[in-house]
Amino acid sequence: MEKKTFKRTLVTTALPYANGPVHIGHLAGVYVPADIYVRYLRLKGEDVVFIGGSDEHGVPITIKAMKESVTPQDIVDRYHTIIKESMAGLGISFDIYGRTTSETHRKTASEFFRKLYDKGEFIEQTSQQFYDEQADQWLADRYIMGTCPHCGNERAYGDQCEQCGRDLSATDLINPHSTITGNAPLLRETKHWYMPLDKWEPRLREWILKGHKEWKPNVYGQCKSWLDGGLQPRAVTRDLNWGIPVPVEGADGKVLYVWFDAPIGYISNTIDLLPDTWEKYWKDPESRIIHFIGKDNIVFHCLIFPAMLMAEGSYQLPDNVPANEFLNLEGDKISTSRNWAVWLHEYLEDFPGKQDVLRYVLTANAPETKDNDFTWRDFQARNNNELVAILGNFVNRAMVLTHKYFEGVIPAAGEWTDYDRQTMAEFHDVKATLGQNIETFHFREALKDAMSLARIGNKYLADTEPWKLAKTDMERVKTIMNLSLQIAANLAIAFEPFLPFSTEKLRTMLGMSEVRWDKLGTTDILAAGHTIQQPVLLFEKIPDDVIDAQIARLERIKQENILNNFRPKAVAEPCTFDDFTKLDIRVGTVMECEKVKKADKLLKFRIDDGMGGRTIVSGIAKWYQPEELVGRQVCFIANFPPRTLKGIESQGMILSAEDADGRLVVIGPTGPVRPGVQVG
Ligand code: B3M
Ligand code: ZN
Repeated sequence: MEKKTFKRTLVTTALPYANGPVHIGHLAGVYVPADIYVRYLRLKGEDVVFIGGSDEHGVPITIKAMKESVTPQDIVDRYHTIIKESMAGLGISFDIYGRTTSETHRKTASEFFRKLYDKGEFIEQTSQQFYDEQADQWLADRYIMGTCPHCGNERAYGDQCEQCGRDLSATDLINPHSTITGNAPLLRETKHWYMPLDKWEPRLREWILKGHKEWKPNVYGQCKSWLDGGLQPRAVTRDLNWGIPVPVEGADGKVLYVWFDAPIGYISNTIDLLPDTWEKYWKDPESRIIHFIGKDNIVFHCLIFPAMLMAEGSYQLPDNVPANEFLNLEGDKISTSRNWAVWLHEYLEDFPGKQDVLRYVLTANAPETKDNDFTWRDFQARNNNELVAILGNFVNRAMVLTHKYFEGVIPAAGEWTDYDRQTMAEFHDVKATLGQNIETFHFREALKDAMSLARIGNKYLADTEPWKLAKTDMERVKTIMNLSLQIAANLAIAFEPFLPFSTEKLRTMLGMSEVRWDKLGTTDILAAGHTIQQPVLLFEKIPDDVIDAQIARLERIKQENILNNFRPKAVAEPCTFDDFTKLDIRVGTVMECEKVKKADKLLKFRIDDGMGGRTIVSGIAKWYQPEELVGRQVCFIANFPPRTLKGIESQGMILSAEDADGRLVVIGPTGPVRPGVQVG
């Protein structure tokens, strides 16, 4: 198939819900790759607009507001600001970062709905929905909790059980109750408008399955499986008091479904950015639209929104939807509710000036074809072994040597050797694959290409050894340093989409006035005779203690989550008093306590039991230092038959409680008693 050419490109990124800050998962999946792509197109001089914004409607926002006793508007104002500022802080170079509570958006989404309504594109259906009479409010699925019919979790939501991960509908729950009042909800009849997706199925099939075989396999595959499963009508309105009112008579108390209005946010934000020319980006066949999203948004961007656009009739469909898989954190799924995330605004505070390190690591580990993992050790290693040792090191050496031999003045190159020519030829080949990889959304590979340019630079200096030649052949050194600095200038171009902060520093140091993609691979970027600045380090090593602190923070969160989620075990089968009295539980005083050699779990106790003393071995060494137990009184079972552990005869068992996180706490009387007394 002939490659289509386009006059202009509209790039959008999923609008994050303004009910929390953004984390590294959002960044790796959506914002960093989109930003790389856009920066690359800009370097090529293409006409591109980059649209972002917050998604400020939907039930999770109203729930958060209810929990905090504030209004939904308060919530979205707070998080919109945090998100917008932190994205800018990381250099995500949106042309606009808008919001779906804007007046332009309300008007655009409203008119869009009304146009479809007037064209007869919706079907009206009534269905049974839960209603809370006391609160006088319809209950979205998230407002209902009950017992999961699959796993018995008593705190499952009406749309999903977080324990077994199954999708639910509220009517599946056993003993459903409203999270607002706690009452059992009533089922009531309500009317809604539906998009008949089944009607658009043949066109969607044709458009994606025949027309877009070049889409990423994960995206194409998910679309195919939805289409093969058959599309059903989908409600595009909700009974809710937060959102854009349904612009139709008789729709009081109803709003547009958040997934109906949110993608229209891409359009309204373009209108706010370009009030006079926005239409050509959306409607001219010579424009292309690209949506960067995460995999959970594929159905909305590839099937539902396109069906809406088809029904409206005047818009282009997206040219590509390069959705990514998910990024995990230290082996576990990122979760906002469990605070299992690295939050962008916190990163920017903890690592000032290190925006590019995060951009680099997230791109190197981008979950392009499968879920991937972020670990702090990998973050450190990539910084220290790649950014510092390869890229930073080359640039620094080239600049330091130029200062040493030529007082910072770029020397003119003499005649090139075969080796010089070979080096630049390698450079040239990489340029082609680097561009190709970005254009086809293979950002990890593209970053590797850019890094291999830095490796070529390092190898060139190592092989030509200008520090040795300086004694004998200064003419040759001039050529080597000229070429090395040209390579550094090339790196300032090649890395600009990935590492915009560092390349800006580099450009300033080298005195580059402009940066253009077509200059990549050339050797006349820097003019001889021009003086470069003193080098400053582009990257610095990140020491262990900084990384240890981040890991310790995650450990703390893990512990808190375990403790917060603790539910007592079900009470055991009934037993009688006689059963109980079979156990002879006594109080004893710890006289001696020491670690058992070659057994890191065990402590050996000498207990005063009032009957001449006994030895007990207990597996609590992880939780206590032996000396802190000496003198304490503990409860122990006195009538277990002795058993031998690591060669020591243990005459009983010390009682302890196991906390939710597995920590053992020894049990004893709360006041002093005589050793040997019975517990009962
Ligand atoms: N807010 C969902 C999400 O953050 C949603 C994206 C809207 S894109 C139009 O996963
Ligand atoms: Zn369940």
